[in-house]
Amino acid sequence: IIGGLRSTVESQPWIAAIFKGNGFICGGTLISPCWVLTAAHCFPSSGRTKINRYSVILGKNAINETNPVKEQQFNVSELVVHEDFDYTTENYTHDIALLKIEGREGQCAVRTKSVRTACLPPFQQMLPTGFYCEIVGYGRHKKGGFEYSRHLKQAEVMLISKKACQQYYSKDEVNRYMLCAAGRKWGEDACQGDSGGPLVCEVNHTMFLFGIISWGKECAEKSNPGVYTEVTKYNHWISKHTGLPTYTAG
Ligand code: 4AZ
Repeated sequence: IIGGLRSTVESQPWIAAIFKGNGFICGGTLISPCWVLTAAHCFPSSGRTKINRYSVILGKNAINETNPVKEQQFNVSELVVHEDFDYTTENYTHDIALLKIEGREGQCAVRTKSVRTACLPPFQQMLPTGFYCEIVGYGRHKKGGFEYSRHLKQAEVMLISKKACQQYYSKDEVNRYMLCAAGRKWGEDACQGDSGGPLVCEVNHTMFLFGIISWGKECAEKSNPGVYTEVTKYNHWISKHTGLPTYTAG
C-alpha cells in the first residue's frame, strides 16, 4: 500500500496473508469462517494447482513477525479459481478465487479481536462515485520502490466512475466486472504484493467487501487508478462454490 497509514489486524481483522511454501504471495479477505476471497492471478498455473503448498495466516500484523496469540494458521483444502479467468492474456477479467481454509484439527477460523469476517454486499449494489473506502495490504509501500512493507498498511481511496476509469485506461481493459479507485491526490494506492486483498467500504456501520485488489498501471501515479474485481458481480459465483448466502451482513 502506497500512502496511508500503518494498520493493525484489530482494525482490519478480515485481512488474510497467503503463502506458497515460506513465501508470501498475496493478500485475501476472510468472508466466512472457512473461506478466504482473493485474486485468481495469485495462482499462475490456475485450474488444478497443487494446493498443499499454500497456507493462509489470519491475524498477522507483519509478514516477518509471528504472534501466536493473535494469529491463526491454516492449510488450503480447496482452491477455486474463476472458470473464465485467463492467465495467458493480459486481461484481468474475473480475477477472483476462493480458498477453503482448514486448521490442524480440521477447524475453520475462530472470531477474536484480531480475526473476523468482512461482509458481502448485496448482488449488484453500487456505491456512489466519490465514496471513500479502505484498502489493506502487506505489499510495496513506496512509489518506485521494490521493498514490501514491514507492517500491515491501510489507505483511503475514492471510488471513480467506470466511464472515467475507461478514459484513463480503455474500454477493453476496464469492463463491467471491475471497479476503480484512487487516492485523494493520487497519493494512495495498492501496489505489488497487495493483490488479492480487500477494498472494504463502511455502509450502515458495517464493513463490506466491495473490491479485490487486482491491477493498475504502476502505483500511485497520476491518472492511473487502481483497478479492483467488483465483488457485487460475483455473489452467485461465491454462493455456488461456498454454500454461503449471497449477502452476509452483521
Ligand atoms: C500488483 O502487481 C499490483 N496500483 C496491484 C495493484 C496495483 C498495481 C500492481 C494498483 O499486484
